[in-house]
Amino acid sequence: MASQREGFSRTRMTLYLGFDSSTQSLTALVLEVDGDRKQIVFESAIEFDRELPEYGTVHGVLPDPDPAIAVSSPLMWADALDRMMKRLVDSDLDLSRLAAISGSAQQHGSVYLNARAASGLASLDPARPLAGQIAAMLARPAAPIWMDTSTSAECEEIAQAAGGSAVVAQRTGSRPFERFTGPQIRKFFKRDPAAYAATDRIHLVSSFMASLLAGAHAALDPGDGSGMNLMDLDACRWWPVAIDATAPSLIDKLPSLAPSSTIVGRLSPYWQQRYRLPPARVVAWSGDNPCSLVGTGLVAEGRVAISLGTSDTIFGLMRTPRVDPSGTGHVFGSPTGAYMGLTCFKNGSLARERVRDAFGMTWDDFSRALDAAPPGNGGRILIPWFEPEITPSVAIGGERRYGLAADEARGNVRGVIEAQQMSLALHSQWMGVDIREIHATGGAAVNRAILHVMADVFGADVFPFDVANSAALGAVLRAYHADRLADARPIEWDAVVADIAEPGERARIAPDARRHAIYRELLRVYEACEAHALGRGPDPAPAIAAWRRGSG
Ligand code: ADP
Ligand code: XUL
Repeated sequence: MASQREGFSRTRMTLYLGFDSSTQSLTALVLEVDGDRKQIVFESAIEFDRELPEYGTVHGVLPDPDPAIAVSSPLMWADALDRMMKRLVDSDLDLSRLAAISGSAQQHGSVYLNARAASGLASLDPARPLAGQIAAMLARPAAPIWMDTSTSAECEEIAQAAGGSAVVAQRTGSRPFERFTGPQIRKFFKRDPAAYAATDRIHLVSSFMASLLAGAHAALDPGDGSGMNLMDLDACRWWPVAIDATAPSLIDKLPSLAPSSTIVGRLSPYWQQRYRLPPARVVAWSGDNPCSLVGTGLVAEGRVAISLGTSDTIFGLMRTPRVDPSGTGHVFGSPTGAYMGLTCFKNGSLARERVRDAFGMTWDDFSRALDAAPPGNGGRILIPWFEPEITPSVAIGGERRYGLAADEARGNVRGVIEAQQMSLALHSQWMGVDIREIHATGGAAVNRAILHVMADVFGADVFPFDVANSAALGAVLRAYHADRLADARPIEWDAVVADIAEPGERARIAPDARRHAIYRELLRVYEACEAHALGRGPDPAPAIAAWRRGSG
Protein backbone atom coordinates (compact mmCIF):
# COMPACT_ATOMS: atom_id res chain seq x y z
CA MET A 1 0.00 0.00 0.00
CA ALA A 2 2.72 2.42 1.02
CA SER A 3 4.73 1.73 -2.10
CA GLN A 4 1.62 2.21 -4.23
CA ARG A 5 1.08 5.63 -2.63
CA GLU A 6 4.70 6.48 -3.27
CA GLY A 7 4.30 5.35 -6.85
CA PHE A 8 1.21 7.51 -7.18
CA SER A 9 2.89 10.59 -5.84
CA ARG A 10 5.90 10.00 -8.10
CA THR A 11 3.79 10.01 -11.21
CA ARG A 12 1.87 13.06 -10.01
CA MET A 13 4.92 15.14 -9.10
CA THR A 14 6.65 15.45 -12.42
CA LEU A 15 9.55 17.67 -13.41
CA TYR A 16 10.06 19.37 -16.76
CA LEU A 17 13.19 21.13 -17.95
CA GLY A 18 13.27 24.11 -20.31
CA PHE A 19 16.31 25.87 -21.73
CA ASP A 20 16.77 29.18 -23.47
CA SER A 21 19.93 29.41 -25.55
CA SER A 22 19.86 33.13 -26.24
CA THR A 23 22.38 35.54 -27.70
CA GLN A 24 24.08 36.32 -24.42
CA SER A 25 23.29 33.42 -22.09
CA LEU A 26 21.90 29.96 -21.50
CA THR A 27 19.02 29.79 -19.02
CA ALA A 28 17.45 26.69 -17.49
CA LEU A 29 14.10 26.48 -15.73
CA VAL A 30 12.61 23.45 -14.01
CA LEU A 31 8.84 23.23 -13.69
CA GLU A 32 7.25 20.98 -11.11
CA VAL A 33 3.75 19.81 -11.94
CA ASP A 34 1.64 18.26 -9.21
CA GLY A 35 -1.91 17.69 -10.44
CA ASP A 36 -3.09 21.17 -11.49
CA ARG A 37 -0.39 22.93 -9.49
CA LYS A 38 2.65 24.21 -11.36
CA GLN A 39 5.68 25.95 -9.97
CA ILE A 40 9.19 26.86 -11.06
CA VAL A 41 11.59 25.08 -8.72
CA PHE A 42 14.92 25.87 -10.37
CA GLU A 43 16.18 28.81 -12.39
CA SER A 44 19.76 29.46 -13.41
CA ALA A 45 21.64 31.26 -16.17
CA ILE A 46 25.14 31.05 -17.61
CA GLU A 47 26.28 34.32 -19.13
CA PHE A 48 28.60 33.53 -22.02
CA ASP A 49 31.02 36.49 -21.88
CA ARG A 50 31.54 36.25 -18.15
CA GLU A 51 31.38 32.52 -17.46
CA LEU A 52 32.87 31.15 -20.68
CA PRO A 53 35.48 33.83 -21.46
CA GLU A 54 37.72 31.33 -23.27
CA TYR A 55 35.46 31.58 -26.32
CA GLY A 56 36.12 35.34 -26.57
CA THR A 57 32.58 36.58 -27.20
CA VAL A 58 31.40 40.12 -26.55
CA HIS A 59 27.68 40.15 -25.75
CA GLY A 60 27.63 36.57 -27.07
CA VAL A 61 29.12 37.50 -30.46
CA LEU A 62 32.65 36.82 -31.77
CA PRO A 63 34.26 40.18 -32.56
CA ASP A 64 34.72 40.90 -36.28
CA PRO A 65 36.13 44.04 -37.90
CA ASP A 66 33.15 44.07 -40.31
CA PRO A 67 30.11 45.45 -38.40
CA ALA A 68 27.78 43.60 -40.77
CA ILE A 69 29.11 40.21 -39.66
CA ALA A 70 27.83 38.53 -36.51
CA VAL A 71 28.90 34.97 -35.75
CA SER A 72 29.11 32.96 -32.57
CA SER A 73 30.50 29.63 -31.38
CA PRO A 74 28.40 26.44 -31.42
CA LEU A 75 30.99 24.88 -29.10
CA MET A 76 30.30 27.58 -26.54
CA TRP A 77 26.59 26.79 -26.67
CA ALA A 78 27.36 23.07 -26.23
CA ASP A 79 29.73 23.82 -23.38
CA ALA A 80 27.10 25.92 -21.63
CA LEU A 81 24.60 23.05 -21.95
CA ASP A 82 27.08 20.61 -20.40
CA ARG A 83 27.84 22.98 -17.50
CA MET A 84 24.17 23.70 -16.91
CA MET A 85 23.41 19.98 -16.65
CA LYS A 86 26.13 19.77 -14.01
CA ARG A 87 24.52 22.65 -12.12
CA LEU A 88 21.19 20.86 -12.29
CA VAL A 89 22.48 17.61 -10.88
CA ASP A 90 24.36 19.51 -8.16
CA SER A 91 21.07 21.10 -7.07
CA ASP A 92 18.81 19.29 -4.61
CA LEU A 93 16.21 18.42 -7.26
CA ASP A 94 15.16 14.79 -7.57
CA LEU A 95 15.87 14.54 -11.29
CA SER A 96 14.66 10.95 -11.44
CA ARG A 97 11.24 12.65 -11.78
CA LEU A 98 12.31 14.45 -14.96
CA ALA A 99 9.82 13.53 -17.68
CA ALA A 100 10.63 15.82 -20.61
CA ILE A 101 12.98 18.53 -21.79
CA SER A 102 12.56 21.21 -24.41
CA GLY A 103 14.21 24.46 -25.32
CA SER A 104 14.14 27.83 -26.94
CA ALA A 105 16.94 29.33 -28.99
CA GLN A 106 17.87 32.57 -30.68
CA GLN A 107 16.27 32.37 -34.12
CA HIS A 108 17.87 32.17 -37.57
CA GLY A 109 21.42 31.18 -36.44
CA SER A 110 22.80 28.10 -38.22
CA VAL A 111 25.22 25.30 -37.33
CA TYR A 112 27.02 23.31 -40.05
CA LEU A 113 27.79 19.67 -39.21
CA ASN A 114 29.79 17.16 -41.24
CA ALA A 115 29.01 13.50 -41.94
CA ARG A 116 30.72 12.41 -38.70
CA ALA A 117 27.94 13.98 -36.64
CA ALA A 118 25.30 11.31 -37.22
CA SER A 119 27.35 8.56 -35.56
CA GLY A 120 29.34 10.92 -33.33
CA LEU A 121 26.29 12.35 -31.58
CA ALA A 122 25.13 8.83 -30.74
CA SER A 123 28.46 7.67 -29.32
CA LEU A 124 29.71 10.54 -27.17
CA ASP A 125 32.07 9.52 -24.38
CA PRO A 126 30.38 10.31 -21.04
CA ALA A 127 33.74 10.69 -19.32
CA ARG A 128 34.65 13.69 -21.46
CA PRO A 129 33.17 17.19 -21.76
CA LEU A 130 30.76 17.74 -24.61
CA ALA A 131 32.30 20.67 -26.49
CA GLY A 132 35.63 18.97 -27.29
CA GLN A 133 33.78 16.03 -28.83
CA ILE A 134 31.53 18.23 -30.97
CA ALA A 135 34.49 20.12 -32.47
CA ALA A 136 35.30 17.26 -34.86
CA MET A 137 31.72 17.27 -36.16
CA LEU A 138 31.68 20.89 -37.34
CA ALA A 139 31.96 21.63 -41.06
CA ARG A 140 32.18 25.33 -40.16
CA PRO A 141 33.57 26.49 -36.81
CA ALA A 142 31.43 29.64 -36.63
CA ALA A 143 27.67 29.97 -36.64
CA PRO A 144 26.17 33.07 -38.25
CA ILE A 145 23.51 34.51 -35.93
CA TRP A 146 20.48 36.79 -36.18
CA MET A 147 22.52 39.98 -35.77
CA ASP A 148 24.32 39.39 -39.08
CA THR A 149 23.42 41.88 -41.84
CA SER A 150 26.01 40.85 -44.43
CA THR A 151 23.81 39.04 -46.98
CA SER A 152 22.00 41.80 -48.90
CA ALA A 153 23.37 40.48 -52.22
CA GLU A 154 22.14 36.95 -51.44
CA CYS A 155 18.68 38.27 -50.44
CA GLU A 156 18.49 39.97 -53.79
CA GLU A 157 19.61 36.84 -55.67
CA ILE A 158 17.12 34.60 -53.86
CA ALA A 159 14.28 37.06 -54.45
CA GLN A 160 15.13 37.21 -58.16
CA ALA A 161 15.35 33.46 -58.58
CA ALA A 162 12.16 32.76 -56.59
CA GLY A 163 9.94 35.24 -58.43
CA GLY A 164 10.39 38.38 -56.32
CA SER A 165 10.34 39.44 -52.68
CA ALA A 166 6.55 39.53 -52.50
CA VAL A 167 6.31 35.91 -53.70
CA VAL A 168 8.88 34.81 -51.10
CA ALA A 169 6.95 36.71 -48.40
CA GLN A 170 3.67 35.16 -49.44
CA ARG A 171 5.08 31.62 -49.35
CA THR A 172 7.51 31.73 -46.45
CA GLY A 173 5.96 34.49 -44.28
CA SER A 174 8.84 36.96 -44.80
CA ARG A 175 10.60 38.59 -47.72
CA PRO A 176 14.30 37.60 -47.87
CA PHE A 177 15.97 39.07 -44.78
CA GLU A 178 19.72 39.28 -44.22
CA ARG A 179 19.69 37.33 -40.96
CA PHE A 180 17.38 34.57 -42.21
CA THR A 181 19.06 31.22 -42.68
CA GLY A 182 18.50 30.81 -46.45
CA PRO A 183 20.48 33.94 -47.41
CA GLN A 184 23.15 32.98 -44.83
CA ILE A 185 23.46 29.48 -46.33
CA ARG A 186 23.75 30.96 -49.82
CA LYS A 187 26.57 33.25 -48.71
CA PHE A 188 28.42 30.32 -47.14
CA PHE A 189 28.01 28.24 -50.30
CA LYS A 190 29.35 31.12 -52.44
CA ARG A 191 32.31 31.96 -50.17
CA ASP A 192 33.39 28.47 -49.20
CA PRO A 193 31.99 25.86 -51.63
CA ALA A 194 34.30 23.12 -50.31
CA ALA A 195 33.12 23.54 -46.72
CA TYR A 196 29.55 23.74 -47.96
CA ALA A 197 30.04 20.46 -49.85
CA ALA A 198 31.46 18.88 -46.68
CA THR A 199 28.33 19.95 -44.76
CA ASP A 200 26.03 17.03 -44.14
CA ARG A 201 23.41 18.76 -41.97
CA ILE A 202 22.55 22.41 -41.38
CA HIS A 203 20.80 22.91 -38.07
CA LEU A 204 19.28 25.98 -36.54
CA VAL A 205 20.49 26.71 -33.01
CA SER A 206 17.26 25.14 -31.75
CA SER A 207 17.58 21.81 -33.61
CA PHE A 208 21.36 21.70 -32.92
CA MET A 209 20.78 21.91 -29.17
CA ALA A 210 17.98 19.32 -29.34
CA SER A 211 20.35 17.03 -31.29
CA LEU A 212 22.96 17.33 -28.54
CA LEU A 213 20.41 16.18 -25.99
CA ALA A 214 18.91 13.37 -28.07
CA GLY A 215 22.23 12.10 -29.45
CA ALA A 216 20.85 12.15 -33.00
CA HIS A 217 19.92 14.72 -35.64
CA ALA A 218 16.71 16.28 -34.33
CA ALA A 219 13.79 17.61 -36.36
CA LEU A 220 13.09 21.31 -36.67
CA ASP A 221 9.77 22.82 -35.63
CA PRO A 222 7.76 25.16 -37.90
CA GLY A 223 8.10 28.04 -35.41
CA ASP A 224 11.83 28.24 -36.02
CA GLY A 225 11.70 26.75 -39.54
CA SER A 226 9.69 29.75 -40.69
CA GLY A 227 12.67 31.99 -39.91
CA MET A 228 14.70 30.63 -42.81
CA ASN A 229 13.00 31.89 -46.02
CA LEU A 230 12.92 28.21 -47.00
CA MET A 231 9.69 26.81 -45.56
CA ASP A 232 6.26 26.86 -47.14
CA LEU A 233 4.38 28.37 -44.23
CA ASP A 234 0.97 26.89 -45.04
CA ALA A 235 2.17 23.39 -45.84
CA CYS A 236 4.93 23.31 -43.15
CA ARG A 237 7.22 21.73 -45.73
CA TRP A 238 10.41 22.84 -47.42
CA TRP A 239 9.54 25.00 -50.43
CA PRO A 240 11.46 23.61 -53.44
CA VAL A 241 11.58 26.97 -55.25
CA ALA A 242 13.37 28.66 -52.34
CA ILE A 243 15.61 25.66 -51.75
CA ASP A 244 16.74 25.71 -55.39
CA ALA A 245 17.22 29.48 -55.30
CA THR A 246 19.46 29.19 -52.23
CA ALA A 247 22.16 26.55 -52.79
CA PRO A 248 22.71 23.22 -54.62
CA SER A 249 21.75 19.95 -52.91
CA LEU A 250 20.38 21.94 -50.00
CA ILE A 251 17.37 19.68 -49.51
CA ASP A 252 19.73 16.82 -48.53
CA LYS A 253 21.34 18.94 -45.83
CA LEU A 254 18.24 20.25 -44.05
CA PRO A 255 16.67 18.62 -40.99
CA SER A 256 13.18 17.21 -41.28
CA LEU A 257 10.30 19.46 -40.24
CA ALA A 258 7.97 18.21 -37.53
CA PRO A 259 5.27 19.73 -35.30
CA SER A 260 6.55 21.57 -32.21
CA SER A 261 5.15 18.88 -29.92
CA THR A 262 7.23 16.11 -31.55
CA ILE A 263 9.30 13.90 -29.25
CA VAL A 264 12.61 13.92 -31.14
CA GLY A 265 14.17 11.27 -28.92
CA ARG A 266 15.18 10.38 -25.38
CA LEU A 267 17.97 12.00 -23.39
CA SER A 268 20.95 10.15 -24.84
CA PRO A 269 23.20 7.67 -22.99
CA TYR A 270 25.84 10.42 -22.82
CA TRP A 271 23.70 12.49 -20.40
CA GLN A 272 22.29 9.45 -18.63
CA GLN A 273 25.76 8.16 -17.80
CA ARG A 274 27.57 11.47 -17.33
CA TYR A 275 25.03 12.94 -14.93
CA ARG A 276 22.86 9.95 -13.95
CA LEU A 277 19.83 11.49 -15.61
CA PRO A 278 16.77 9.45 -16.62
CA PRO A 279 15.91 8.78 -20.30
CA ALA A 280 13.57 11.80 -20.34
CA ARG A 281 11.72 12.72 -23.52
CA VAL A 282 13.40 15.35 -25.65
CA VAL A 283 10.78 17.58 -27.26
CA ALA A 284 11.62 19.57 -30.42
CA TRP A 285 13.11 22.95 -29.55
CA SER A 286 11.75 26.15 -31.07
CA GLY A 287 12.77 29.77 -31.58
CA ASP A 288 12.81 32.19 -28.68
CA ASN A 289 9.96 34.27 -30.04
CA PRO A 290 7.62 31.30 -30.66
CA CYS A 291 8.49 30.05 -27.17
CA SER A 292 7.87 33.49 -25.67
CA LEU A 293 4.43 33.46 -27.25
CA VAL A 294 3.60 30.55 -24.96
CA GLY A 295 5.64 31.93 -22.05
CA THR A 296 3.68 35.19 -22.07
CA GLY A 297 0.38 33.34 -22.26
CA LEU A 298 -0.54 34.57 -25.75
CA VAL A 299 -2.53 31.53 -26.72
CA ALA A 300 -5.49 33.65 -27.93
CA GLU A 301 -5.60 36.41 -30.55
CA GLY A 302 -5.86 40.14 -29.71
CA ARG A 303 -3.04 40.72 -27.23
CA VAL A 304 0.59 41.30 -28.04
CA ALA A 305 3.84 40.82 -26.22
CA ILE A 306 6.88 43.06 -26.37
CA SER A 307 10.18 41.46 -25.53
CA LEU A 308 12.93 43.87 -24.52
CA GLY A 309 15.91 41.54 -24.83
CA THR A 310 19.08 41.81 -26.86
CA SER A 311 16.66 42.41 -29.72
CA ASP A 312 13.34 44.15 -29.14
CA THR A 313 10.42 42.26 -30.65
CA ILE A 314 6.67 42.75 -30.78
CA PHE A 315 4.55 39.72 -31.55
CA GLY A 316 1.13 38.16 -31.24
CA LEU A 317 -0.84 35.09 -32.19
CA MET A 318 -2.61 35.02 -35.58
CA ARG A 319 -5.29 32.48 -36.45
CA THR A 320 -4.76 33.15 -40.16
CA PRO A 321 -1.49 34.44 -41.57
CA ARG A 322 -1.60 38.11 -42.66
CA VAL A 323 1.61 38.87 -44.51
CA ASP A 324 3.01 42.39 -44.10
CA PRO A 325 2.64 44.25 -47.42
CA SER A 326 5.42 46.70 -46.45
CA GLY A 327 7.90 43.83 -46.10
CA THR A 328 8.83 44.80 -42.54
CA GLY A 329 7.33 42.07 -40.42
CA HIS A 330 7.29 38.30 -40.32
CA VAL A 331 4.76 35.56 -40.00
CA PHE A 332 6.12 32.53 -38.16
CA GLY A 333 4.54 29.25 -37.17
CA SER A 334 3.30 29.18 -33.59
CA PRO A 335 4.00 26.21 -31.30
CA THR A 336 0.26 26.12 -30.64
CA GLY A 337 -0.33 25.18 -34.27
CA ALA A 338 -1.49 28.61 -35.47
CA TYR A 339 0.69 31.52 -36.66
CA MET A 340 2.36 34.50 -35.09
CA GLY A 341 3.13 37.96 -36.44
CA LEU A 342 6.41 39.53 -35.38
CA THR A 343 8.54 42.60 -35.98
CA CYS A 344 12.16 42.58 -34.80
CA PHE A 345 14.46 45.49 -33.95
CA LYS A 346 18.18 44.98 -33.63
CA ASN A 347 18.91 48.12 -31.61
CA GLY A 348 17.28 46.89 -28.40
CA SER A 349 19.15 46.37 -25.14
CA LEU A 350 22.53 47.17 -26.60
CA ALA A 351 21.28 50.60 -27.73
CA ARG A 352 19.88 51.27 -24.25
CA GLU A 353 23.21 50.22 -22.79
CA ARG A 354 25.09 52.47 -25.22
CA VAL A 355 23.22 55.51 -23.92
CA ARG A 356 23.47 54.37 -20.29
CA ASP A 357 27.22 53.82 -20.59
CA ALA A 358 27.82 57.08 -22.48
CA PHE A 359 26.76 58.90 -19.32
CA GLY A 360 28.34 56.45 -16.85
CA MET A 361 24.92 55.52 -15.41
CA THR A 362 23.58 52.54 -13.52
CA TRP A 363 20.11 51.27 -14.52
CA ASP A 364 18.71 53.16 -11.51
CA ASP A 365 20.31 56.39 -12.73
CA PHE A 366 18.93 55.62 -16.19
CA SER A 367 15.38 55.21 -14.84
CA ARG A 368 15.65 58.44 -12.85
CA ALA A 369 16.90 60.33 -15.93
CA LEU A 370 14.05 58.87 -17.96
CA ASP A 371 11.48 60.06 -15.43
CA ALA A 372 13.11 63.47 -15.14
CA ALA A 373 12.68 64.39 -18.84
CA PRO A 374 9.19 65.39 -20.02
CA PRO A 375 7.03 63.03 -22.13
CA GLY A 376 7.65 63.95 -25.73
CA ASN A 377 11.17 65.11 -24.79
CA GLY A 378 10.30 68.64 -25.93
CA GLY A 379 10.18 67.36 -29.52
CA ARG A 380 13.81 66.22 -29.42
CA ILE A 381 14.16 62.99 -31.37
CA LEU A 382 16.84 60.33 -31.31
CA ILE A 383 16.90 57.75 -34.10
CA PRO A 384 18.68 54.89 -32.30
CA TRP A 385 20.38 53.00 -35.13
CA PHE A 386 23.67 52.59 -33.29
CA GLU A 387 24.15 49.33 -35.19
CA PRO A 388 22.75 48.40 -38.64
CA GLU A 389 19.01 48.06 -38.10
CA ILE A 390 16.55 45.35 -39.13
CA THR A 391 13.37 47.49 -38.83
CA PRO A 392 13.45 49.61 -40.84
CA SER A 393 16.21 48.12 -42.93
CA VAL A 394 19.38 50.18 -42.39
CA ALA A 395 22.60 48.73 -43.82
CA ILE A 396 25.11 51.04 -42.13
CA GLY A 397 24.62 51.94 -38.49
CA GLY A 398 24.79 55.48 -37.09
CA GLU A 399 22.37 57.18 -34.72
CA ARG A 400 20.70 60.45 -35.73
CA ARG A 401 19.58 63.31 -33.50
CA TYR A 402 17.00 65.98 -34.26
CA GLY A 403 17.19 69.02 -31.97
CA LEU A 404 19.05 66.92 -29.40
CA ALA A 405 22.67 67.44 -28.30
CA ALA A 406 24.76 64.27 -28.00
CA ASP A 407 25.97 65.20 -24.49
CA GLU A 408 22.57 65.90 -22.96
CA ALA A 409 22.02 62.97 -20.58
CA ARG A 410 18.30 63.11 -19.78
CA GLY A 411 17.32 64.00 -23.34
CA ASN A 412 19.26 61.07 -24.77
CA VAL A 413 17.87 58.62 -22.21
CA ARG A 414 14.32 59.77 -22.90
CA GLY A 415 15.15 59.92 -26.61
CA VAL A 416 16.27 56.30 -26.93
CA ILE A 417 13.32 54.88 -24.99
CA GLU A 418 10.67 56.99 -26.72
CA ALA A 419 12.18 56.22 -30.14
CA GLN A 420 12.20 52.48 -29.50
CA GLN A 421 8.60 52.50 -28.28
CA MET A 422 7.37 54.68 -31.14
CA SER A 423 9.20 52.49 -33.62
CA LEU A 424 7.58 49.38 -32.09
CA ALA A 425 4.16 51.05 -32.42
CA LEU A 426 4.75 52.26 -35.96
CA HIS A 427 6.15 49.06 -37.39
CA SER A 428 3.59 46.73 -35.84
CA GLN A 429 0.58 48.42 -37.43
CA TRP A 430 0.70 45.88 -40.27
CA MET A 431 -0.42 43.18 -37.80
CA GLY A 432 -3.82 44.87 -37.67
CA VAL A 433 -4.22 44.31 -33.93
CA ASP A 434 -6.01 46.93 -31.85
CA ILE A 435 -3.50 46.78 -29.02
CA ARG A 436 -5.17 47.13 -25.63
CA GLU A 437 -2.97 44.84 -23.58
CA ILE A 438 0.78 44.29 -23.78
CA HIS A 439 2.66 41.51 -22.02
CA ALA A 440 6.16 42.83 -21.42
CA THR A 441 9.09 40.51 -21.11
CA GLY A 442 12.86 40.28 -21.67
CA GLY A 443 15.66 41.62 -19.47
CA ALA A 444 14.59 45.28 -19.65
CA ALA A 445 10.98 44.52 -18.66
CA VAL A 446 12.08 44.79 -15.01
CA ASN A 447 12.44 48.52 -15.62
CA ARG A 448 9.09 50.10 -14.76
CA ALA A 449 10.13 53.54 -16.00
CA ILE A 450 10.57 52.03 -19.47
CA LEU A 451 7.23 50.22 -19.21
CA HIS A 452 5.45 53.50 -18.36
CA VAL A 453 6.67 54.98 -21.63
CA MET A 454 5.48 51.80 -23.39
CA ALA A 455 1.99 52.12 -21.86
CA ASP A 456 1.77 55.82 -22.76
CA VAL A 457 3.01 55.43 -26.35
CA PHE A 458 0.64 52.53 -27.11
CA GLY A 459 -2.24 53.76 -24.94
CA ALA A 460 -2.44 50.19 -23.62
CA ASP A 461 -2.21 48.39 -20.29
CA VAL A 462 1.22 46.86 -19.80
CA PHE A 463 1.70 43.71 -17.71
CA PRO A 464 5.27 42.85 -16.82
CA PHE A 465 5.90 39.16 -16.54
CA ASP A 466 7.24 37.77 -13.28
CA VAL A 467 9.54 35.27 -14.93
CA ALA A 468 11.81 37.59 -16.93
CA ASN A 469 12.74 34.73 -19.16
CA SER A 470 9.50 34.05 -20.93
CA ALA A 471 11.31 32.11 -23.67
CA ALA A 472 12.58 29.50 -21.19
CA LEU A 473 9.17 29.44 -19.51
CA GLY A 474 7.54 28.85 -22.91
CA ALA A 475 10.03 26.05 -23.57
CA VAL A 476 9.33 24.26 -20.30
CA LEU A 477 5.56 24.62 -20.79
CA ARG A 478 5.96 23.16 -24.28
CA ALA A 479 7.80 20.18 -22.76
CA TYR A 480 4.86 19.66 -20.38
CA HIS A 481 2.29 19.97 -23.17
CA ALA A 482 4.13 17.55 -25.48
CA ASP A 483 4.71 15.03 -22.70
CA ARG A 484 0.99 14.94 -21.93
CA LEU A 485 0.22 14.51 -25.61
CA ALA A 486 2.71 11.64 -25.87
CA ASP A 487 1.03 9.99 -22.87
CA ALA A 488 -2.34 10.29 -24.67
CA ARG A 489 -3.46 12.69 -21.92
CA PRO A 490 -3.58 15.90 -24.03
CA ILE A 491 -4.03 19.23 -22.31
CA GLU A 492 -5.42 22.47 -23.79
CA TRP A 493 -3.03 25.41 -24.18
CA ASP A 494 -5.23 27.57 -21.91
CA ALA A 495 -4.69 25.05 -19.16
CA VAL A 496 -0.97 24.81 -19.88
CA VAL A 497 -0.42 28.53 -19.33
CA ALA A 498 -3.00 28.93 -16.52
CA ASP A 499 -1.61 30.40 -13.27
CA ILE A 500 1.93 30.52 -14.56
CA ALA A 501 2.13 32.49 -17.80
CA GLU A 502 -0.67 34.89 -16.97
CA PRO A 503 -0.36 38.57 -16.10
CA GLY A 504 -0.75 39.59 -12.47
CA GLU A 505 -3.34 42.37 -12.13
CA ARG A 506 -1.31 44.01 -9.35
CA ALA A 507 1.62 44.67 -11.65
CA ARG A 508 -0.50 46.40 -14.32
CA ILE A 509 0.82 49.70 -15.66
CA ALA A 510 -2.03 51.78 -17.05
CA PRO A 511 -1.52 54.42 -19.73
CA ASP A 512 -1.94 58.10 -18.94
CA ALA A 513 -4.49 59.63 -21.34
CA ARG A 514 -2.75 63.02 -21.53
CA ARG A 515 0.62 61.48 -22.29
CA HIS A 516 -0.88 59.12 -24.83
CA ALA A 517 -2.35 62.12 -26.64
CA ILE A 518 1.16 63.65 -26.76
CA TYR A 519 2.59 60.50 -28.31
CA ARG A 520 -0.21 60.13 -30.83
CA GLU A 521 0.94 63.42 -32.35
CA LEU A 522 4.63 62.80 -31.82
CA LEU A 523 4.41 59.50 -33.67
CA ARG A 524 3.91 61.39 -36.95
CA VAL A 525 6.94 63.55 -36.13
CA TYR A 526 9.00 60.44 -35.39
CA GLU A 527 7.85 58.92 -38.68
CA ALA A 528 8.99 62.07 -40.50
CA CYS A 529 12.40 61.96 -38.78
CA GLU A 530 12.77 58.28 -39.66
CA ALA A 531 11.90 58.95 -43.31
CA HIS A 532 14.45 61.76 -43.36
CA ALA A 533 17.14 59.60 -41.76
CA LEU A 534 16.45 56.94 -44.40
CA GLY A 535 16.86 59.55 -47.14
CA ARG A 536 13.21 59.20 -48.11
CA GLY A 537 11.68 62.37 -46.71
CA PRO A 538 12.16 66.13 -46.29
CA ASP A 539 13.87 67.87 -43.37
CA PRO A 540 11.53 67.24 -40.40
CA ALA A 541 12.41 70.55 -38.68
CA PRO A 542 9.07 72.20 -39.67
CA ALA A 543 7.13 69.16 -38.38
CA ILE A 544 9.04 69.30 -35.09
CA ALA A 545 8.44 73.05 -34.77
CA ALA A 546 4.72 72.57 -35.45
CA TRP A 547 4.52 69.83 -32.83
CA ARG A 548 6.27 72.06 -30.27
CA ARG A 549 3.82 74.89 -30.93
CA GLY A 550 0.90 72.49 -30.60
CA SER A 551 2.12 70.87 -27.40
CA GLY A 552 3.19 74.16 -25.82
P1 ADP B 1 18.49 37.91 -24.40
O1 ADP B 1 17.80 38.48 -25.59
O2 ADP B 1 19.94 37.67 -24.64
O3 ADP B 1 17.75 36.74 -23.79
P2 ADP B 1 17.60 39.24 -22.00
O4 ADP B 1 16.15 39.21 -22.31
O5 ADP B 1 18.11 38.36 -20.93
O6 ADP B 1 18.48 39.06 -23.31
O7 ADP B 1 17.98 40.75 -21.64
C1 ADP B 1 19.26 41.09 -21.25
C2 ADP B 1 19.36 42.60 -21.21
O8 ADP B 1 18.49 43.13 -20.21
C3 ADP B 1 20.72 43.10 -20.84
O9 ADP B 1 21.51 43.20 -22.01
C4 ADP B 1 20.42 44.45 -20.22
O10 ADP B 1 20.66 45.48 -21.18
C5 ADP B 1 18.93 44.44 -19.96
N1 ADP B 1 18.58 44.85 -18.58
C6 ADP B 1 18.81 44.20 -17.42
N2 ADP B 1 18.37 44.93 -16.36
C7 ADP B 1 17.85 46.09 -16.85
C8 ADP B 1 17.23 47.27 -16.28
N3 ADP B 1 17.06 47.41 -14.96
N4 ADP B 1 16.80 48.23 -17.12
C9 ADP B 1 16.96 48.11 -18.45
N5 ADP B 1 17.54 47.04 -19.04
C10 ADP B 1 17.98 46.04 -18.27
C1 XUL C 1 13.66 37.42 -34.50
C2 XUL C 1 15.09 37.70 -34.21
C3 XUL C 1 15.52 37.86 -32.80
C4 XUL C 1 16.23 36.64 -32.29
C5 XUL C 1 16.84 36.97 -30.94
O1 XUL C 1 13.37 37.37 -35.84
O2 XUL C 1 15.91 37.78 -35.08
O3 XUL C 1 14.44 38.18 -31.96
O4 XUL C 1 15.36 35.53 -32.25
O5 XUL C 1 17.22 35.88 -30.23
